[in-house]
Amino acid sequence: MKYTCHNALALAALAFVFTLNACKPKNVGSAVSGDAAAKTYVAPGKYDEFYNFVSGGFSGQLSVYGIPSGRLLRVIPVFSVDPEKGWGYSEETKPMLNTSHGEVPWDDLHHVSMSQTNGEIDGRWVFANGNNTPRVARIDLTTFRTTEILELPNSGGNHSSPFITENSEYLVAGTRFSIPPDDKSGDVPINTYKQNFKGTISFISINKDNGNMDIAFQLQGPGVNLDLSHAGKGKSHGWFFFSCYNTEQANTLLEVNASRRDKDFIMAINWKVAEELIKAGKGRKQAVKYASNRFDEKTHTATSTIKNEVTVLDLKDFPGLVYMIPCPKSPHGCDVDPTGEYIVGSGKLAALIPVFSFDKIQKAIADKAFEGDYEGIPVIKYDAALYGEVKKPGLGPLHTEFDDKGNAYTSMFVSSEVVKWNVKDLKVLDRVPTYYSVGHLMVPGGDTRKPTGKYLIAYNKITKDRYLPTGPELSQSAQLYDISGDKMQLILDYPTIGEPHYAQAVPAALIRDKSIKFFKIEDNNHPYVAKGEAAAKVVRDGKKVHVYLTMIRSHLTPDNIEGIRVGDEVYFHTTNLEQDWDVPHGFAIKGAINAELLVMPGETTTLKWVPEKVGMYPMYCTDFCSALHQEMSGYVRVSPAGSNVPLTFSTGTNMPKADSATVK
Ligand code: RUQ
Ligand code: CUA
Repeated sequence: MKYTCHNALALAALAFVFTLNACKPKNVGSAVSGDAAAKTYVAPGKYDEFYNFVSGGFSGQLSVYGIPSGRLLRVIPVFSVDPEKGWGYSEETKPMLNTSHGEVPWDDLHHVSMSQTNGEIDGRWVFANGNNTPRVARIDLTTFRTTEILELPNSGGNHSSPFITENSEYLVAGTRFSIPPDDKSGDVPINTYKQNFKGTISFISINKDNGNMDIAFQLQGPGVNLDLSHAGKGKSHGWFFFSCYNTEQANTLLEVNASRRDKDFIMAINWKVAEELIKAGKGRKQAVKYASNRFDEKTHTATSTIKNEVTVLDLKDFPGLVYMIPCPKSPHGCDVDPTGEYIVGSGKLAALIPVFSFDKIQKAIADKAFEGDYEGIPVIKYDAALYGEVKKPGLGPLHTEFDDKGNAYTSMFVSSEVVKWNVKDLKVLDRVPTYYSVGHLMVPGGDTRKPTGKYLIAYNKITKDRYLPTGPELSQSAQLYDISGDKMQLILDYPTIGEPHYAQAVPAALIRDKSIKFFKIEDNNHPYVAKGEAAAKVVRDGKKVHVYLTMIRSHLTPDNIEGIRVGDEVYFHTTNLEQDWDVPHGFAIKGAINAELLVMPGETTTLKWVPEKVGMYPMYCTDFCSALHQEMSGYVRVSPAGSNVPLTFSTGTNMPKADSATVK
């Protein structure tokens, strides 16, 4: 998210736009106190207390940090290619990035949701959204790899996503940009937004055993921008709450035209009712096209399947399914407290934070305390749903997290601060500056039924003077606060990869011991595996050449290959024969318009190479794996197309010819 200062029109039109431009907080400088270093120090060889999964924004990646040290543990490519890991370059991983538009190697990753059991994070999977070409991904926490990507039809900017229910029944994804549904022509005038554009929310089921995702059904409603969401929990389990802006239904200059109404809405959806309607066959089948991509750990290969249908419920047709709650003004974050009773709407342009009561919402529905309808959806009276307002919290409230003591923490983008307030009496208890322009906040477990109360991290959009200058671009940053006492205390700054939006963290113990250390070679069902050096070979099939290549410290088998011709399609199916932890081998060959491969122990991964010139091509292992790593290499001889150099391959037998010492 970026706010700019130079829209003169907006400035002239709307005085409050001034406030959108972040101001520098007071007390800039070191707000860090003496014992901060001790609080974040994790001695060499010791482990961090939490894993923190941080969205990478427009990097399309997810990064994993240790908390409290702020050490970067891993970068996981999700909606991105990653030459370090060969992700998106190997033949096995390319299908992961397939969509109904073809291969899309990038996306904009904003939010993460970890799988939950009984309202607590269970450490099995992390889900993440792709904003641009609407997709959701699942990352398996035994391998720290993306193992599934599901495209979402009828969606135009998957921002309100992904959000999970408390037993991982559904992962939910709402469209930011409303668009004409995929089975209608999108070739309509843009200014027919009101008539032709729809806002769609996808309910994605998650298989309890293997995590596989499928679109269970979609809800189609009025054209608005769905921004963020959270599932109900505890007493409000069965409900979903979505913040909506642009309820003005503007299709141009939203900065002004989507900021006219005093209140937009939080959309409250009873998904148990939706489930029943679907069961009763009330859904309408709609023809669409979307990709479902899954990675199989047995074959170490992804497949992409194009699917053709979704079941849709039109929100306005089913009384009892959905209600609108007025919420000031252009709400962004929509957060539910650990008890499930309080729903916090953070209006970006509001000078207060409304807190709604689930019980009051239920009563308002029973009493029909409506003030009218919005596109056929009943609108509950503001006061009938409101528990109370947090007064004068700061400027530009965006997101709220909770601790284990009944407190809430709200990020203030404009006034660059975190504000702590009590959920019961709505009194502001403390505020601390952020450097600068904070977006999301994260308390480990802070949006679940069981938050912890030790740390809070602010993910900032602007870094300015916090680090050494690195040219025009500075990295975004995270800031770690100790929230165990009454007052929040800043204890660490560290840069992030890409622009962080939401993040989640869990106690390391939940994940650490489940980590897969290597893949068993006997379980490898890759069609081109070579389970030992004796199985290594090179097979020609017309223009295609399959190299079954094995890698073990410290040689490639085969390491001499001749008889390859210009224009051949060469597939190096590289199997790492190691059966030990932390011994990947890499593979690269000169001139391949591709990346390297990084092959885990017991895994088979394929690099495609089309040699275009006659010559001698060295290949080698890219990962320093042993004292003789530099020796882990070989040669491929490429002859002209049509050459009759026979196809040969070997390791250790193709000895120098006696008369080959031609150096004079
Ligand atoms: S958003 S910085 Cu894309 Cu979650 Cu609020
Ligand atoms: Cu294998 Cu270096």
